[in-house]
Amino acid sequence: MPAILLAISGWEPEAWRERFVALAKGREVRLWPATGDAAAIDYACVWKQPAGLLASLPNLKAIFSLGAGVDHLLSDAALPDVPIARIVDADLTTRMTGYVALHVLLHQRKMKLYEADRRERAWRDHFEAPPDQLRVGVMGMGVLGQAAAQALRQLGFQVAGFSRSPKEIPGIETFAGEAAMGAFLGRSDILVCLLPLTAATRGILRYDLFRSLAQDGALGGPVLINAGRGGLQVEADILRALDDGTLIGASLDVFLQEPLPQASPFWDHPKVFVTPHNAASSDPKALVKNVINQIERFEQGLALEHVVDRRFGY
Ligand code: NDP
Ligand code: OXD
Repeated sequence: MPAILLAISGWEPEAWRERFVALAKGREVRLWPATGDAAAIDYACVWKQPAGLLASLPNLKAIFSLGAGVDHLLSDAALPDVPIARIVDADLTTRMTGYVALHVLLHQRKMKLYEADRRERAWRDHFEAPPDQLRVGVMGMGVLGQAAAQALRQLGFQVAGFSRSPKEIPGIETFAGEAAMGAFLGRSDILVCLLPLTAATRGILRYDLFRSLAQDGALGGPVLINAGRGGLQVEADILRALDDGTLIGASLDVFLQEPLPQASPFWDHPKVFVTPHNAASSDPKALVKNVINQIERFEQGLALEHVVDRRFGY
């Protein structure tokens, strides 16, 4: 019987196993480390699998990332030469759109100030700039970035997007490639980062980038929102920029070290919203069906969807 191997670390694997068993009719579902006979495994569905595991499966036909990002998977130096597909699903996209809209609004509506006032029982109106006076820049205009950009546009913000390759999106100003980055940053009051972590993007959120953001915006200074990956950001530079006013606020969902260490200054930084890498959590109830559909397509001889291009690392 063709078997599916689930190799999951950092998330609770049992709910995934149960959902796969319920939906993967006619297939055996194995949960790493109980790999069993490696030769019987056709498909591997992974989140932060141990390095070398996939290379030890001689008849593997395809690999599925259980999240949208694949940096956790591609960091394995010994990957077999089979297609790797990632998750693109309305459930994940809706979650991320909600996170981005929420955090853009938290900064626009000055919620840090109202929380501080609440602690003092102070009834004060800080009168915020309306969305149409604020320029949001979405860095990474893929599946998640484009959905978030459209939602922000619906909320009335001036929205621009930055990507590797050029795009035309009605109502959204677009910038592509390194040469256009300065112009994109210079018109952004709120920077939303939804880039993948690749060799080209690692450490991109650093002090000189923050200095390039718009300094004349209606918020009084630029804001960073990062829900891409912790490896995109230089954390000492974010702290420096917050402390010297280069940034006036930040929302960070992802960190270089996760869980965020107890000693991290981000936990109680007055200008920072911290969330535990759950901007768009992968929900097995919604996503296992997506992977099973992909396997069925593949077995019918159809091409897999959302296949990773290893040249670019996403
Ligand atoms: P996509 O692959 O659909 O989009 C990636 C976007 O980034 C594309 O627009 C791509 O450009 C752009 N990009 C890649 N490299 C560069 C570069 N060097 N310079 C400029 N632009 C670049 O990914 P998704 O939208 O599905 O997901 C994005 C990321 O979000 C994931 O990789 C993951 O890290 C993160 N994520 C975080 C979650 C969380 O809970 N915090 C949940 C889910 C995902 P182009 O369009 O030209 O290819
Ligand atoms: C993802 C994530 O990449 O949850 O899907 O970070």
